[in-house]
Amino acid sequence: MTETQFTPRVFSGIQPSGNLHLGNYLGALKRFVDMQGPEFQTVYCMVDLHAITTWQDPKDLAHSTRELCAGFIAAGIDPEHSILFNQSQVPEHAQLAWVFNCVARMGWMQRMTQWKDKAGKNQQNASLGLFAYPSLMAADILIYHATHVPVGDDQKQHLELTRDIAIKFNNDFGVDFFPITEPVIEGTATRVMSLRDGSKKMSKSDTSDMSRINMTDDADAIAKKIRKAKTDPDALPSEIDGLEDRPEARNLVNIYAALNDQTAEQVLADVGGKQFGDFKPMLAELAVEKLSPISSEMARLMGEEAEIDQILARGAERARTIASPILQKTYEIVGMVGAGKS
Ligand code: AQP
Repeated sequence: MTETQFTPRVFSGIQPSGNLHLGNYLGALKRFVDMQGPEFQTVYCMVDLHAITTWQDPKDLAHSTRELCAGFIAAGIDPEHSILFNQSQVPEHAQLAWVFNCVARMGWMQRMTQWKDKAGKNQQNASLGLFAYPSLMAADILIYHATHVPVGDDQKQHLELTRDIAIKFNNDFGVDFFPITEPVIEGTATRVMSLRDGSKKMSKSDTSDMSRINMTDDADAIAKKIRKAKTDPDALPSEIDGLEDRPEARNLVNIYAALNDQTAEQVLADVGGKQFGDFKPMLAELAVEKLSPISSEMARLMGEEAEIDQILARGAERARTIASPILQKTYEIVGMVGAGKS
């Protein structure tokens, strides 16, 4: 079986581990929306099993999962068209992950940058789940035989590992069962950086709320965070080369470009020569214009908790119709007695 024989299918997910932020939106969610259409079947997931690889208060986890679902829908994911659900309602993810835990090698996991960054110097105290995270991520993707995975730049290494797991499984068992998935890391905002430090990515877990724009921030908060964003004293250049060694300036230009569906070159052609005192209000105005409708729709949907739960349950049912036969076939390939009978 070759790659082209698989149904064109997109899978991606976001962790409900805190506030959905502008990096998640521009690097992932906005791309998910762009990929909805006749070309692909689209499967999108709130990866709650990933979230608990670091401590989550149970009440916060449930709230964040629903809020994330509201964020997906408010940003333009249509739950009638796309399959939208939370990971724990589809047990096949965790079941396939166990098989992959037995395919992946310790050395592969130890090389993962996210593991090194998140466990830091305290590896002995980190959860086993955090270490095995990439194996669960490979299962998330391959349980749907997904051919395309839109993600931000930070997930590139995990997608390479997903390909390695698929290749090793296929080789070990002499099959062409799992597709070799294509990462889709495109656009001007594949790595949105912290507003306080242009060398760090914008992240849910940054202790400073001023480092990120949350999708639930109101217009005043967005404007304040952009006004206070770290910059340098120089005017903006007219050419992209002029952003070299200016990480904070580059970040704000890229954010503007991504929000306005432009390239960074097009933005600089318009704003080159401007001081940040002039550019920041333009960026704040654009960010409020683009993000406010999403945050107000999120707030409205959060008032409809039962509806959100229903959407997630229905999405999980649809997801299982794809995942279950793929798990059963995997078990059969591996040699599990009883596989394929349920
Ligand atoms: N700063 C970013 N720029 C572009 N894309 C980003 N993504 C995350 N941060 C940025 C993309 O968002 C998707 C979902 O990410 P996730 O929540 O599953 O995990 P993460 O990458 O670990 O996100 P955070 O916010 O950085 O969480 P913490 O603080 O817990 O580590 C992915 O496609 C990711 O690339």
